[in-house]
Amino acid sequence: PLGNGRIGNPGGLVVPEIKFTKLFINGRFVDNVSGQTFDTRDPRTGDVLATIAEADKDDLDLAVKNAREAFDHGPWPRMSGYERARIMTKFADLVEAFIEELAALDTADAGKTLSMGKAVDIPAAVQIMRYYAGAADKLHGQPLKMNQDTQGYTLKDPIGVVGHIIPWNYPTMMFFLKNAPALAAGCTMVVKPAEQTPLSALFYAHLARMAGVPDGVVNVVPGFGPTAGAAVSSHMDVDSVSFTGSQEVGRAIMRAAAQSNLKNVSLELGGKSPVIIFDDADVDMAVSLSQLACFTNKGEICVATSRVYVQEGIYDALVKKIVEAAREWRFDTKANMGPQVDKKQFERVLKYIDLGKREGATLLTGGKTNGDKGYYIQPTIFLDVREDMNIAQDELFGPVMALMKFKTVDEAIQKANCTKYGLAAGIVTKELNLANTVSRSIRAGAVWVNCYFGFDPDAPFGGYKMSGFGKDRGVLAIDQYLKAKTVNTAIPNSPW
Ligand code: TXE
Repeated sequence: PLGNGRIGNPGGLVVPEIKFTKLFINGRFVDNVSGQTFDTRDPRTGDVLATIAEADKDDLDLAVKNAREAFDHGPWPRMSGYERARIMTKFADLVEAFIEELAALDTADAGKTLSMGKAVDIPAAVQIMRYYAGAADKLHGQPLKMNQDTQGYTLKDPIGVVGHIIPWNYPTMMFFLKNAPALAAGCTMVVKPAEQTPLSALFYAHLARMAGVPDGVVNVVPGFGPTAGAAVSSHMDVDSVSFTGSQEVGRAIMRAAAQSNLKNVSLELGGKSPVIIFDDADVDMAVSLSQLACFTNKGEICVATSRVYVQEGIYDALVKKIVEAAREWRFDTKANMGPQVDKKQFERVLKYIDLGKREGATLLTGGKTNGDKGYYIQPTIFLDVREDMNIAQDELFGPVMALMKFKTVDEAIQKANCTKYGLAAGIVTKELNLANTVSRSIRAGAVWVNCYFGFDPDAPFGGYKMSGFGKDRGVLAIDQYLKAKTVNTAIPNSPW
């Protein structure tokens, strides 16, 4: 029953019709074993949006059993890459066809702006799916001439049943960043969406079925981390787990993998990304870049530039303009910046704003909330931040910027590298040599020069240091879902 989604707009709020609230296992929406449910709330109001069947260990066992069956005996890993690509392309086409409804779901569930969903999140997900569809029939091994009597080759086998544990900040993009390369590789999968944002993932399960993805290949089981999530990472029959989220949970997932079947693990654990603005920067460009890089998606973005380092020569001019620009953001129901995803994150960010003040930083603008309804926080800027303060070290995951001054290039590099994270960094300068030198010195998985969010399906993305390991995006990401098998063949009595 698709295409008739009512997308209401009472009081300026887009409210989608919720069609899918059960678990999706083996190609069907099914009841959960326990009958327990949980509520997902609309962060714009705090009201309940939908009541969802809660997956627990028994449901995960069932989902994994079906994914295993689909892997061991089903068509997906056995069909040609071309055929998988055809189905994946159809899946992408369906996502594109239902963009209005899908954007509305993420808006109401994750507090995204509708325009961002339609212009960025969903088109990017479609592009990612098409990119990996294009790779599905190009998974090459390598011919090996070992010696006179032996010849061999490597085969790229799908790794098996994979578990995806995904966060709430980009429910759509994360779903596709994890699922698309795994589908291309020929894996089967169990997806545990974040408890805050299960709605679009369930809709994508439905679209997967419509596109012709065989039963058991994509299973979607919403539930909580310590129960459903832990059941994925500790499962003896899951071959690989891919996770994006907090460092603390990343550690728990590695422990669970080590203590169960030593499954393959890849982790993306956030960041504390700096942007370094040098004296010769174009000031207007530096202002809009640092604004967007910090406040986009209300700061709930793993590469958010919560630390902005400005060279002393343009510091005063830049600070003035950044503050003016920050005050122009709307943070209410008609906002160009949505609410934090839930009460917990809202309170966490406010606690850090308070901590920043107590640590001695100067609150230049922001720090306010929008009345008592919804989880909106005003774009917030601190000055006089020192590297030893918590607000300069911890991932805040909210619209909070720390502005800091530096004198020399060495000082900028040393400060940019001084956190435990290493996910991304920005550099703003017109000097090519400077840009290249600093890029080489930054310990981060992505460096963007005179731009930010330099994402592309073909550009591998993943962290250094405690931001994790493994890649989302690029051909490298498919490798996480493949195993190389070496096949050697004897050639007795070969004269060559
Ligand atoms: O994350 P969790 P939370 C960071 C960000 C944020 C902080 C806390 O700083 O403020 O983490 O957010 C599942 N075994 N990021 O508490 O708990 C959980 O159900 C297996 C950065 O929401 O890590 C959800 O699906 N899974 C980030 C997912 O992990 C478990 C994105 C993420 O939730 C689990 C999100 C367990 N024991 C938060 N416990 C990024 N890197 O982009 C929880 N989960």
